[in-house]
Amino acid sequence: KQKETAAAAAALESHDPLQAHAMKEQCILVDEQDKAIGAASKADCHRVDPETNSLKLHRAFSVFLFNTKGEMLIQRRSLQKITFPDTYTNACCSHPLHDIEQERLESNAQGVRLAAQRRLNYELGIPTEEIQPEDFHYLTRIHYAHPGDGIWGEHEIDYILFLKKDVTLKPNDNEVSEVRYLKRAEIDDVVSKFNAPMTPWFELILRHRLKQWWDNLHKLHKFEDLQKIQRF
Ligand code: DMA
Ligand code: MN
Repeated sequence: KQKETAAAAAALESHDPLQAHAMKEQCILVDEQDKAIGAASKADCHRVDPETNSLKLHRAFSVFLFNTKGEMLIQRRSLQKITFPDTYTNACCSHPLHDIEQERLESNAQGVRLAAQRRLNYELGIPTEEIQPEDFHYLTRIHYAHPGDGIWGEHEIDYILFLKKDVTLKPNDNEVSEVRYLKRAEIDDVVSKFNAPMTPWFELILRHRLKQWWDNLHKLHKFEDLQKIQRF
């Protein structure tokens, strides 16, 4: 136990200062019904407990971004990321923060929408005025856990947000090492040729839902499920 806890502490110290600093952000703790029950630091939410091998459940979001040609943006996470470095994933993922009062708003997923706007700007450099909170199509929530590298992992209720818009990109290289748009027809081929792993949540969503949603970008409302939390 001591060994793993020490490993997590050492990992933080040896990490990129910006990424280590971000571990102080306060995430929103939730129960399995997504009821907010408190706050904990990003470090405390993502550190695998060596005794139980589990992680604290918290609220998150995943943005899937499509241009008006129907191509989907993917990113490669930077080497500096503490959780899941150097992996391919959807356009943007992060957490609504407990210390930003508006990001705790739950009606119509308002807090999550604001957090997504903030992170699309920070990670991908999309100007804030290009995306309004109401532009996101909120589809459903997914509960999943993954132990990551055994030291840092994930355990989230993940709000799935689709965004269809042509945007200006200026990726932040502390967050993202590569971005590209994929065509629907080439997804399987491209994924099979990735020279880095995919994040577990992207892999899960790709396997269970993404293609169906992607094939129905013009009638996403038919696929909305805002009541039930999906558990794969
Ligand atoms: C966390 O994403 C959220 C999900 C859905 C995995 P992240 O690790 O990219 O968060 P951040 O960008 O805030 O480090
Ligand atoms: Mn998380």
